[in-house]
Amino acid sequence: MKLSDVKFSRSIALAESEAYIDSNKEIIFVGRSNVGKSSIMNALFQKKDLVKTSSRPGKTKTANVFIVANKYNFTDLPGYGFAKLGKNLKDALDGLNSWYLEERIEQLKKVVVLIDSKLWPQQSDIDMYGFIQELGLPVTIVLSKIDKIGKNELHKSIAHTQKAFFGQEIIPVSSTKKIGLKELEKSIKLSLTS
Ligand SMILES: Nc1nc2c(ncn2[C@@H]2O[C@H](COP(=O)(O)OP(=O)(O)OP(=O)(O)O)[C@@H](O)[C@H]2O)c(=O)[nH]1
Ligand SMILES: [Mg+2]
Repeated sequence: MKLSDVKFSRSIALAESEAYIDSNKEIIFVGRSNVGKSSIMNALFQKKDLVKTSSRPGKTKTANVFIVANKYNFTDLPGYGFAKLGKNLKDALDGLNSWYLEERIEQLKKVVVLIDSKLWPQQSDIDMYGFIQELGLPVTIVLSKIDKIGKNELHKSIAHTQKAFFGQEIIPVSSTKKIGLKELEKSIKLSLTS
């Protein structure tokens, strides 16, 4: 299976929140706004801008589903916990995250949780992780944007993240410098085929 064999499938807004029904196995990307979810998907797909990215937090406002090899869903969720969006929009987007996870629980083979390597896990990450744990979903933690920090800072960030998400796989990644992508791809494929 090649992750570059990918097409846009659909967008789902909370207002529409009509469950779509398909039995495709699914990988989902979650994390705070601006952490690099859409960028990492482009990097995995080897596409420049199939998944829309922005330097302004809050770019992704719908659940955007992409289909790989005509049979696996890869879904980009809006960033959670971004207070500056205003309370109503923030609550709606946080709601879309939890609604979508519950809706697709049977198909979800992995939740990729992105944590900014520079910011470390925040309360909103811990809350989201608790929710994912309650649903019993398999998790991989990605430390994102590691090109922005030095080696020492990265070691500290990894140690802190290991503490916060005890026992989980942690993969340090840079989408811009293409570090850690092969490892993430391997982990994703293992979840889809096992
Ligand atoms: N230096 C660096 N910048 C990155 C990396 N990944 C993403 N960015 C930048 O971070 C910003 C946000 O990236 P996005 O991929 O749009 O983040 P997102 O998590 O999808 O954000 P929302 O859709 O708002 O939730 C953009 O300006 C990206 O260019 C990385 O690995 N290294
Ligand atoms: Mg995005």
